[in-house]
Amino acid sequence: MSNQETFLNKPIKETDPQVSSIIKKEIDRMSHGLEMIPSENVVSLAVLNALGSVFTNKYSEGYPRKRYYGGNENADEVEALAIERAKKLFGVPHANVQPYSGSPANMAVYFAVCNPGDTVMGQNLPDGGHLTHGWKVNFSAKFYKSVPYHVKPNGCIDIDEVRKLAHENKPKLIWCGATAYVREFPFEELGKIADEVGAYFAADVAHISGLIIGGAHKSPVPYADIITTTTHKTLRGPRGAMILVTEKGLKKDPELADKIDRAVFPGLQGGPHDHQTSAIAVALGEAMKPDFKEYAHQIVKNCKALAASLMKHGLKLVSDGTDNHMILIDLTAYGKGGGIFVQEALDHANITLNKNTIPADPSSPFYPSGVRLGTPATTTRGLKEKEMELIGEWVAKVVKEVCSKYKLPEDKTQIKEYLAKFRSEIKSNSTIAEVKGNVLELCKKFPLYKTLVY
Ligand code: DSN
Repeated sequence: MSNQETFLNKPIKETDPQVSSIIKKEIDRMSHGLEMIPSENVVSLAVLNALGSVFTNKYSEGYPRKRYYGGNENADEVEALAIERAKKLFGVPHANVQPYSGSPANMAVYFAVCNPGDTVMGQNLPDGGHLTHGWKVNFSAKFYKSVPYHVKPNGCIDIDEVRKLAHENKPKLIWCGATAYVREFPFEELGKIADEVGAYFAADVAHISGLIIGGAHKSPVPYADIITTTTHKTLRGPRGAMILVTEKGLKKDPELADKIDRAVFPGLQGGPHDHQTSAIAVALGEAMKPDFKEYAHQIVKNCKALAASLMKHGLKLVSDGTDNHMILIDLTAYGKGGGIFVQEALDHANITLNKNTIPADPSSPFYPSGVRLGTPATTTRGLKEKEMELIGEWVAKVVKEVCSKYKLPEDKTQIKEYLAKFRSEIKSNSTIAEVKGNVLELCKKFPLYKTLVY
């Protein structure tokens, strides 16, 4: 038998029903639930088409028209297209679309502009910053001297502290960007501080790049030297990342673009993932259409409506609201370490969010006292302010139900047993069941993919 009659041309449901059925279950989970993790989204069928394309077969070490292997004319074309679209969308002179994901992209920035042992500054992780911006267990604090900056009690970056630390420590690189920050980033002020001390200024806009492109958040382009972003959050593309170099960056260091390219390949990576690059090109093409602007603004409108509803129903939010796609609920009114109860209870109600530290969290990153939620995915699905009002009410109901009944034991040795009891009890909790019923009804009105075949 030829390959044509064997595995090569058969659909997954015939060749691997086991994996096919797991994928079907995941489509089902997404379709019947509200995805509210703010770093997630729902990509188009076109993005999935490109991601599942034959480009996954190809090796193309190097850059367009400078490859180490043959047969790269189409890989060149698609990567050049992704680069052109990225440059145009952000208004920058240079883009590298090859980083496998956000952490490798950030690693490439260190590799390009720092030497091991250099001082770097970034937002402290428990204050909402990212692992790769200098958190103690990450390469960024093991290979470099990390000086973290913090947020003020109102949740905003403490610019006075940043300036003081920068002048005292003379960092080589200052990061701006976060995984849990609900206010506009002070790009201009941070850019000035970096200039004052002669540091490179890198803005990691992974969470908000879609908002920036859509005009719903200020752009760092005039102030930053380097910009990194993942492509799968508000940008609504495949998992992946990009590194952009600005005019300001090139003025500061005319070799910066080359340094970045060399850091990605051959410095840190081998062959780029061309299937991912082709899907990034599709997502960037989608982001160039006028309705993406509408989408970006709707994400923020929805998030503000959700925040207002949560507060109306008695919950405390970090910074008392939001400017972007994300909300942090502060659960300390109920004691410390409540995030795990809320995350797991809402999982049972088909609402997915994540436990998260809040600034000055009295508990630990593993059992934090907050939860993080947001609106990129539900906005893609078509939900608007009216639905957000309802979701806020449902989330508040579940928070009150579980946080008033369950408290994380002070004695760590009791946590495992306590959680087992909690997990068994929430399965039959009537409040959670009622909210799940509401969620299922809402999801029916906003269907997801219609034509995925597995
Ligand atoms: N894991 C991402 C997030 O959820 O924000 C950050 O890398």
